[in-house]
Amino acid sequence: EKAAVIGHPISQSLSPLIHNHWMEQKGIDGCYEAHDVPVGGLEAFIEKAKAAGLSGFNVTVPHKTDILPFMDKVAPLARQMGAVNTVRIEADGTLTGFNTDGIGLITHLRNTVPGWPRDLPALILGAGGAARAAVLGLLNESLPVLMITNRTREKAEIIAKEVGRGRLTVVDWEDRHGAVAASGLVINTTTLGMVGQPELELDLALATRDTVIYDIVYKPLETGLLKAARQRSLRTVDGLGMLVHQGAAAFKVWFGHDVGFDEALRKKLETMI
Ligand code: SKM
Repeated sequence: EKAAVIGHPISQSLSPLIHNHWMEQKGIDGCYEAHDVPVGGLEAFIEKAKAAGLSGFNVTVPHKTDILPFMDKVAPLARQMGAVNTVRIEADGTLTGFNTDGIGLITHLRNTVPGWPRDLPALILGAGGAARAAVLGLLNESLPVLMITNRTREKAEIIAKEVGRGRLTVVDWEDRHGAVAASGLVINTTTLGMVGQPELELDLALATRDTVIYDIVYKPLETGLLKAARQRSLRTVDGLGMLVHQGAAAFKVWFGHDVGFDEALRKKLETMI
């Protein structure tokens, strides 16, 4: 059995470690490799993948949208996202595109904070692909109201219009601190706080005691935002689990096995971050 991840760059990807861990665990004889595929290289890669008998592959930056026209079928969630992160290759060469990022985000949230306050709105920071995944994931969880805020307001408005189902309110970036006060869940989907990037500035002083602070950044594992939340005794969720659980959903698509985020995997990953 074979699978892969494609992106550009790709050397930073933790997916090979994650999937090879599960293959070993499930006694699957095979391997999962990272391939650096530059822009314009998708068609050639797909031909190679079919010829090599891959069960499928993950897709990361910058190909998640560009891969869409190559799909024979696209699952509804990936269609709504406008992005594919998991491709299944059937025996006859048919390609189906899925998106497991939203499922990954929600699964990790559920596992980490089972009792998160669902009656309060969730506040999403950012308006890229991960913000879309968060919005769709949370709407599928029947959350009553969502708010989104982004440095460029127009990008947030596009998300509200395209996938918000009338339940997503756009908040000005300058008003984000006040929005925290009304939220039961705050998710950072921007790259702010990541190694080499500026910190995300978010005042948590008005957060309610039960508010959950979720940062999808996993490098570092404890971002400035999560540290500030921990100091205020708020519950926190780091970004590593989202990566693992989107991978688990992909693994299920290709190989039919249920896998999870076990301690051994966390230890292996932590040494790589
Ligand atoms: O959606 C995932 C993708 O499946 C794999 C990945 C990675 O290997 O870094 C990151 C995310 O884009």
